[in-house]
Amino acid sequence: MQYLYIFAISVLCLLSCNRADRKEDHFRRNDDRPNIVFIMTDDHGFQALSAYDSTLIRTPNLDRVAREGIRFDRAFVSNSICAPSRAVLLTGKFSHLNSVRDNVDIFDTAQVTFPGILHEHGYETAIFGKWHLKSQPTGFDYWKVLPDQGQYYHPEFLTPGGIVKEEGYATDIITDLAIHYLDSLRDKSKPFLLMVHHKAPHREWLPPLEYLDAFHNRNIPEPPTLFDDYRNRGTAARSAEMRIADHMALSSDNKIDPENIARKEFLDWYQTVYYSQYNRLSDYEKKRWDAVYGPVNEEYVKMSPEGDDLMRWKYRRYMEDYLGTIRSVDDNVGRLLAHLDELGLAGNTLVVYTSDQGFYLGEHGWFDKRFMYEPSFRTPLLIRWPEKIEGSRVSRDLVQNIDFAPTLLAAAGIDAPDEMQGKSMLPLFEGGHENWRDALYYHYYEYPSIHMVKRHYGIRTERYKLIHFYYDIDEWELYDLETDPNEMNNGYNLPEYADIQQQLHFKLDSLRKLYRDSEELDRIFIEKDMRTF
Ligand code: SGN
Ligand code: CA
Repeated sequence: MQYLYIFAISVLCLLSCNRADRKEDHFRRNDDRPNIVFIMTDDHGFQALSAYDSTLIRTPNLDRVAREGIRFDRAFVSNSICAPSRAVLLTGKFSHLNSVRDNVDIFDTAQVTFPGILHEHGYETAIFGKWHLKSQPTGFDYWKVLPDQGQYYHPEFLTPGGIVKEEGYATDIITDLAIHYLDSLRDKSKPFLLMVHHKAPHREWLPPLEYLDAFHNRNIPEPPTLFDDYRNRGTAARSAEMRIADHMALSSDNKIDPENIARKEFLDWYQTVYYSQYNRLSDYEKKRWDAVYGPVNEEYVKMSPEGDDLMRWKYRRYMEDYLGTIRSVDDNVGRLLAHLDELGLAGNTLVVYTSDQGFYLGEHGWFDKRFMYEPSFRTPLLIRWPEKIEGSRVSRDLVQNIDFAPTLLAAAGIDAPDEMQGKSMLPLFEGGHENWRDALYYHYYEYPSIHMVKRHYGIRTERYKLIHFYYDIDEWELYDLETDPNEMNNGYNLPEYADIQQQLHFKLDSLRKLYRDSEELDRIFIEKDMRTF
């Protein structure tokens, strides 16, 4: 009996060892699963990406991804703020189920993530750049991430071995780390997932020194809603604190030396930030900064703009810096694509370019994000996979960041676990639309907090949007995106939308149920947040 037992164990062991060997061989010899390069920026509005809109800037390298792949014109996030978007990306689950509803929450690493699953299935996994989830990255063979928001100039990085400071500009360095991974760290017998997460173009919009003045003296068109007065909207739009004229800091945001600001700024904090940014530069770099921003300061002092002039002046300053950071993103994406070409990897590498959410570039007079209105709800999404996707495709399907995890797993031939709430976009790559969705769900929570955007949830169909603002108000908004693409007129309770309103309510209730969100959860989270804030 004992011998039989030992014999059975040996056979089992042999079989499983054989399986492991075969798996290894399979990787070495002939693994046709794609590599994945996932590039994500922080706050890149589609308005500043010329594959979508060339009014503000030309981005030839990002456009290349679109030209050689597919451009999603209706890509959205599910909670338009940084850490929550990253948690959605990793888990494929909405914020109410993935432990991160706002930038305060800590990511629960016990959850199933798509990098973790890819890793279990023989992928090598690496992430470089912004992380923002507070707990340490798990499921990665290599990681080197910015602490919290990170710095643009000479940034520090968290690594498994502690904090390391790098010389240079964040977007260049993060790309260098990705290229170094491809050249020297990678196990060439395995397919890889390489996540390249830039800090740019996040506030305070610090361009690399060579592009500090790249957008100065250019005609920068103003959006038609720059001077929005929030008429025909609800309380939430009026009470948000993200107006360029009133809430953008002259010092850290617009680069006016605090010495030149006559009226004390609303928060001295921003002046401290201004000095801490400037003081990261070497003496040589400070000379370049002074040469560019010196004349800007002189102009400001001479003009002393007020009212509408101040709004116009600050908007232009904002765009000059924001676009400078985007130009560097575009260069660096070009550098990474060229490297994939050189290594002969381009054909079977799925490249994603996206942002953690959109951003207001002056629409409604705003900067920042958070609202379910189009400029911050939408996000750029370009995907290239030459062996599987024909070039120059455009999709108008409603896709959302909950779909990333299931899509990338599907590309690797892996079924997403049931708990993931998104859908694989793979069929859309080939133009299939069957059984796709007709509405998207959204829920934002970080209130009261910086920018004071009230809590809200809602749905968007192809044509309409229904939003409920709650917590310290109880207001509904309804927009007809066909007749009112800039969302300037709340149609809620207008007789002409009565039927649509009813249908949208019905749809919202069914999506809340489907995704397991509820009023009860809203109440639990409010109580929890009141203890934390
Ligand atoms: C910082 C910014 C805010 C921004 C949040 C969240 N202020 O607090 O304007 O909304 O980050 O951004 S700053 O003066 O410190 O830059 S997020 O992308 O991380 O969600
Ligand atoms: Ca962001």
